[in-house]
Amino acid sequence: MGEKGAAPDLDGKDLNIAIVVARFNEDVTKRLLRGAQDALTRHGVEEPDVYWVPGSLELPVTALALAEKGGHDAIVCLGAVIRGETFHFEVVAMQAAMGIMQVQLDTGVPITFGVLTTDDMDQALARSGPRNNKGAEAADAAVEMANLLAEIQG
Ligand code: INI
Repeated sequence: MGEKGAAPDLDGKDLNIAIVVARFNEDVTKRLLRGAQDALTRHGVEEPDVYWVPGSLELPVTALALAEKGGHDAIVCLGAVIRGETFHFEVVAMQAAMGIMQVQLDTGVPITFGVLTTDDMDQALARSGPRNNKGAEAADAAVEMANLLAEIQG
């Protein structure tokens, strides 16, 4: 049987990846998108499809539509929920996370969570920069999981 996944397989040259990105807090999510696109390019993924949605609460249903349609090996969801700027931080952050988890378990398509949840804008900017970028991390995880699931499913 052997050991799988100890070193992540980040070869994306045969993968089709979609990115769904929320427009809410666009100054931050554009940076997450850039991070994700750069990471996917590094892994050899060609031209990921990008879908913009109004906010993080619209990420799950969009990921569901894409997963049900087929054609993508993994989906990256990007958003930014900033506590200082909303009274329903917990609701948006929790429902986005739960919705995305539900879609990946219902469909079996890996959907990675690149939604920042921070106390303030400074933290959000710090986690969406060129070196530390949650979008890039979510893109890495999408490639790794697409390869791992393909390996398991044969
Ligand atoms: N959407 C976000 O992505 N981040 C937020 O911080 C946020 N706040 O603060 O409310 C947010 N709200 C919008 C929400 O995701 C939906 O787009 C909206 O409720 C319409 O369904």
